[in-house]
Amino acid sequence: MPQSQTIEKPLVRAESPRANALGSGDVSGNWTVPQVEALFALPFTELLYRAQEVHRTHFPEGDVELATLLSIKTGGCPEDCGYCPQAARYNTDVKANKLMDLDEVLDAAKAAKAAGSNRFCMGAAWREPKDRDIEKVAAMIRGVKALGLETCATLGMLEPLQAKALQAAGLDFYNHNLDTSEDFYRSVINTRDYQDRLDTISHVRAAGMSVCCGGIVGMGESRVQRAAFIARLANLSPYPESVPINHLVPVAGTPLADQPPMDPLEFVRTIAVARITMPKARVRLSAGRQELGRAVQAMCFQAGANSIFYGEQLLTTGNPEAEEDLALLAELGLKTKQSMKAEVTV
Ligand code: SAM
Ligand code: DTB
Ligand code: SF4
Repeated sequence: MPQSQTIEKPLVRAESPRANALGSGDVSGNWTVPQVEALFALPFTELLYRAQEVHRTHFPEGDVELATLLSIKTGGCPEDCGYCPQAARYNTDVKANKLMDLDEVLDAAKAAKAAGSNRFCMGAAWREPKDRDIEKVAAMIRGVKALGLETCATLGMLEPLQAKALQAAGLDFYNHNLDTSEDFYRSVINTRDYQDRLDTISHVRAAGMSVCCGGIVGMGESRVQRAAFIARLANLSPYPESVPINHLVPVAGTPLADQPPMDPLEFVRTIAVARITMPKARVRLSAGRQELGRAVQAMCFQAGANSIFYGEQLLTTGNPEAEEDLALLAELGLKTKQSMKAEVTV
């Protein structure tokens, strides 16, 4: 391993005529895999220092966004994603349920708001929604939006008109992940192409919504494949506004159940590299925080993470208790986006 690396790309890159939706001064589309690998290979403290510099430049207020997840339609999914407890073909403890009723969803959104959440993300275990599903989810979006929360949904692949209908209902963000690098993808998923994912993301953009797109690390990919995955996200034009980085939660019954855990410092490096390559994105610590523990999460915030999934349940797996998260943020002296908003209003 080299002692030091020369990164030819400047950290704060030159202003480009191709200003993106995130504002001018950041360009998408120029990261090569070797450049991203060179970031990964920096001495650890140097990488964190650079990530923190980028973070402070673009998020001087340093707040942390809280996003709450709700599984509005659980299990029974026809896809074969090797990490997923909701795929019908794997023998997991997840029971398939039908789409939740509007009232139940709104009750959950009210509770999320009362607990201090900024964003409410509705997830459905579908390959793609049917048009009649879109109508039902649109009613949920309208209701959640009326509560004053940011709205997000993750419902699988979308056609352009479906994306437009969700946008018209008030959907702010659509989550659809690339999940990993293109060359590792087939080791994990075979029922959907990488290009299908890119197409859905472009339909979401064309409909005028913000993109939430990230993936999972710790599935057995190599560092170069992780670098290729981050480069792919950063080279989306524009890059996503939200970047969820999930740490694989190995679930019994799935093909990845016995995957050995990834080195936690490599996870921190991944967060830092995402921060440097996507300077204005909200980089979200997503699945796997229970396994990471407090010290590693603290390093992730130092590396530029500024969003978490908040609430004791992700979709089907556990997440830290809300009180535990608020205590950790308080101990680290990190304000939540919501508390900063409240200070301004007072
Ligand atoms: N069915 C939709 C889809 O696949 O787009 C939406 C829900 S899906 C569960 C959303 C994301 O959750 C996946 O793309 C994956 O990144 C993440 N995920 C699912 N199971 C996971 C696990 N066991 N560990 C970490 N992340 C996971
Ligand atoms: C994302 O990237 N992570 C969230 C959200 N988008 C929908 C989902 C994590 C799911 C973890 C496994 C589960 O709880 O079923
Ligand atoms: Fe289905 Fe989404 Fe799970 Fe894949 S990740 S099996 S598409 S619910």
